Amino acid sequence: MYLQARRLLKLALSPVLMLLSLFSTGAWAEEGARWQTNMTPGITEVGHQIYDLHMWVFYVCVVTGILVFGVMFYSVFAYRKDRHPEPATFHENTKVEIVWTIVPFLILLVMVVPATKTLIEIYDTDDSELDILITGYQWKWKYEYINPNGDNVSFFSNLTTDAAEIANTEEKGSNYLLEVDEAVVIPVNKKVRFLVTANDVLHAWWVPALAVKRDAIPGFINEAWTKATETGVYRGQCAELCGRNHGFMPIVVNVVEEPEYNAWLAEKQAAAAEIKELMAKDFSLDELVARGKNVYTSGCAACHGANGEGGVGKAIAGSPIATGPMKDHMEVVVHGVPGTAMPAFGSQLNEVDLAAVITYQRNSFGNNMGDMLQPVDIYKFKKGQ
Ligand code: HEC
Ligand SMILES: [Cu+2]
Repeated sequence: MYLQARRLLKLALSPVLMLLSLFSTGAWAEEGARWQTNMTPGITEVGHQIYDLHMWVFYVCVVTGILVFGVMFYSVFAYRKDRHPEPATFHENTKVEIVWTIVPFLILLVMVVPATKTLIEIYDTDDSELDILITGYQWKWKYEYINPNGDNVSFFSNLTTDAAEIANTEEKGSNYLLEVDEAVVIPVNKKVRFLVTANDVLHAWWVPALAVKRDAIPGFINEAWTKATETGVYRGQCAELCGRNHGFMPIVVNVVEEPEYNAWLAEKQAAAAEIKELMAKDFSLDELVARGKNVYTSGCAACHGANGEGGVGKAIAGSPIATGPMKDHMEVVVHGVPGTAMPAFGSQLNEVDLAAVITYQRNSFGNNMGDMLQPVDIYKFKKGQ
């Protein structure tokens, strides 16, 4: 009750705090940072332009507002009825009408010209040095680094905030709901183009510090770009209401020096090459189960329980699917169960991990099928063979 009252009071005071935060210094700095409602100039040139433009328009509005309301309140006071019983008549005064047409036009002009210049810059995605395809999924982001000279590097970026923090049974961390398992890595001082799309519903990729906010629309590719001028970790969120877990698909961008970026990319490429090699390998049952256990723990246990006992998802222990025909099991895991929380893992896990996790489910938690899948079986299943 008390907390709610305090929250309401803060909400009511927020316009005042907003103004204070604009001019905050010293003692107000901390409160100001928490209540910061102004835009961030971020770490890009365009971001600074947008910020300056925003402040310029803001000041134009403030001055216009003070002048208009000043004249209005002055007139209401000075020309009230008991002072001026006879109203003045200046209907159809051409001079006045010309002035109040030209003045707003000029005011608009001083805002439109810089705004158009900035907009043109924002949409100029030419001459990028790196292209990244970003795909929104319910509820995670996929990043694909487009490599014109070889294989693309791609990965999913999942929320890592502890469920206990979300349920309020544990203290919330400082990056609560703004932390992921794999950050996007980009080099500093390079023009990076983002191609933004979605796999299921509308999302929007938004990182304030990079001055990028672009809708992710299934079937469309929208473009945006950034050129970070400072290294560091920058965070953002999905900015389009996209379903139940809309608030649980954050964005983390790690801006690094170019050599560090190249090393990271090389490591990613090596990992992808290794998966390619593993694709052709024949695994033993033990190898598959060991690998599958890791996949299960990180990708399935949240819904199916650490011991296959079920939860959001059905129990895997004794499941008719996990102890039934292999084909049905592959169908559920690769294509998901439409209309339920069971995701289609076909595009999220590689063939090796898919084969491993399915084999693991059939041979653990008391399930004892003794059969297994090779990566090539998954490959064929996906191709419909
Ligand atoms: C977001 C929650 C969630 C995650 C994560 C998840 N599942 Fe599921 N899973 C479900 C739900 C819900 C069902 C039940 C679907 C239905 O109603 O038929 C299900 C059903 C299944 C079934 C069929 C069980 C049966 O007896 O019908 C299998 C097999 C399965 N999941 C495997 C996996 C694997 C493998 C993973 C990890 C790679 C995984 N699931 C991750 C939610 C999830
Ligand atoms: Cu979203």
